[in-house]
Amino acid sequence: MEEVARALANSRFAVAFTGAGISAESGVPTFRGPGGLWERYRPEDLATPEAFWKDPVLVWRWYRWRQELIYNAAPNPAHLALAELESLGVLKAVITQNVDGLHKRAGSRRVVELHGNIWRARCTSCGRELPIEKPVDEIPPRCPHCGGLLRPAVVWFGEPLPRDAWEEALLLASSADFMLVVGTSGVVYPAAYIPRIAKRNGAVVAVVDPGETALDDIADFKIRGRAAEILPRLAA
Ligand code: BJW
Ligand code: ZN
Repeated sequence: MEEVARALANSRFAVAFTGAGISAESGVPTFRGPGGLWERYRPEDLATPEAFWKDPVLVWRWYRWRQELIYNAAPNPAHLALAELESLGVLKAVITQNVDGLHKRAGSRRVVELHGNIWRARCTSCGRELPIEKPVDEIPPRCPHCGGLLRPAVVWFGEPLPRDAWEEALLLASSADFMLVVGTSGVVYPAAYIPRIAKRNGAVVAVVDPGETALDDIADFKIRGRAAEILPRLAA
């Protein structure tokens, strides 16, 4: 732990790569592992365009459930520690797979959202994107411009990542000399290439997660523990 804190403090361009585990202690469930299920559905069966077109109401009910959890959740000490590290000039950016917006609510300024944001929707007819202020009340929600079916502006399986976010993440990964990987199983691609690219470009990689992850093979340091407990100690 002390060694990681020192390596981080001495880095010139540190970047964080986060997943659902960083929001777990805010009460937002992870996708995989215990507590990761909604009713009897697996995320792999809901986060797809096929699931949406088969049953938009079911998929929107899942998103509304998550919007409600997130709406009532607050950033936890792990999100706050990353914002603090950025304001100290140590951390340059957060690349996140999360759609909950909690990094920005915690005060992080440079946040790259690889999988979109649950507080935006996109019209499946006219393509317009619009913000959602609070959990949707009408299901499925309709486009105020054309009446078309709205979908969450998030990235589902089989869909490409937003080009701008992906390119910024690639740039950050190749600039980083330290990458702090927090709370991700590391199984979803292309997102999981980001820490691998950083490693290949010479970054020191530290993984913070209570469990085993598919990125442990590139970890120079592995801290087994909960993000809200470990990250404030790295920022101290
Ligand atoms: C804690 C903690 C605490 C718990 N503190 N930690 C074979 C090889 C490579 C790729 C593929 C393949 N077969 C299929 C693919 C492609 C597919 C993929 O990767 N599949 C794999 C699962 C096999 N990828 C895609 O389809 C992607 N698109 C694509 O490839 O497009 C190709 C294309 C190109 C050009 C044109 C067209 C197409 C898109 C992937 C989209 C993923 N979307 C989701 C949903 C987003 C919207 C939403 O939120 O609803 O993204 S799925 C879900 O997984 C979500 C997450 O961002 C993502 C990653 O999950 P994450 O964050 O790692 O969470 P968990 O739950 O897995 O892990 C939590 C971790 O936290 C655990 O390690 C815990 O231990 C830990 N933890 N408590 C710290 N307190
Ligand atoms: Zn429309």
